[in-house]
Amino acid sequence: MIINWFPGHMTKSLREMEEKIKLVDAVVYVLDSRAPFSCINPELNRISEGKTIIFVLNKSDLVESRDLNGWITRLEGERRFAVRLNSTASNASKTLADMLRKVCADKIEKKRARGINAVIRAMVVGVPNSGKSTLINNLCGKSKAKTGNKAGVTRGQQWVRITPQLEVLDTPGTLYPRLDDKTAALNLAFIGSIRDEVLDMRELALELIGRLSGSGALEKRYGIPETGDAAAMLEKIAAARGFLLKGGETDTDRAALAVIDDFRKGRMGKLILEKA
Ligand SMILES: Nc1nc2c(ncn2[C@@H]2O[C@H](COP(=O)(O)OP(=O)(O)OP(=O)(O)O)[C@@H](O)[C@H]2O)c(=O)[nH]1
Ligand SMILES: [Mg+2]
Repeated sequence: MIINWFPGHMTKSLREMEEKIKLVDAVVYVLDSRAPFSCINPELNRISEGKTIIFVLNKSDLVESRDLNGWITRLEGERRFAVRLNSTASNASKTLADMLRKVCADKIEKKRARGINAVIRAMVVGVPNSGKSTLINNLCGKSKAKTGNKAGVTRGQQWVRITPQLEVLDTPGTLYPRLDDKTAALNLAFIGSIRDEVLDMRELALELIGRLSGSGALEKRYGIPETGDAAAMLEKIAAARGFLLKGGETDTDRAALAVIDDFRKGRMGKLILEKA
């Protein structure tokens, strides 16, 4: 499957982020826990250079917690911190707010010595659909940023005041203009970071079935044996779910959409695509 995944407007988003980076004290880099490596965007790395970065392994509720331990170790380093989060759980991001204050303690202290209350500013970045806006809403306890279950919901940058001492910048999800890494492209498509409109959902479902075959996830969800090729399994899934066309044939297109949706919503159990 050929994925043309870099829409032109992302160049503009990246440029706007480059302009704002000077204003922020830290970067909150949101990764999808199911495919952390594929969410690492060389363009974002370049923009964040020299800044303190807090990696958020978001959607941690969709994977086994133990599978993230290795990622935390791998991501952490000098001025690099990592935290796991479920941004849909109320108050979950308190640890992140505390971490932001901690990594900016120097600035806070310097300002305090001059009798000023420092305002910490952070830029929230990441691939589309990784949960940046949801995380920001979690931080402020209100729905200030628009969120949605698809790629490309946030269209422009938006400053959101969390407290008088903490402001975060929501940014549109950005991908990278690199088409050669097929595994990363597929992972990003599986997790919903590439707009479905540019994807062949049937082919994508076949790829996903191929990846999950042998894991037990398909058998558990649909009660089908994980044997044979992906197309045969898709047929069986359609039959098992009772997805039939008028003539009684199985509706494999509908089954394909169901497979992708089930994976994205975690209905197949806790599945990580990339281990550290
Ligand atoms: N299960 C789970 N779902 C989450 C989590 N965080 C966000 N989501 C869901 O992921 C989807 C995308 O969330 P958004 O906050 O709109 O993602 P975004 O990164 O701002 O997306 P763009 O603006 O398109 O770049 C929504 O359906 C959220 O409810 C999480 O920690 N766990
Ligand atoms: Mg958003």
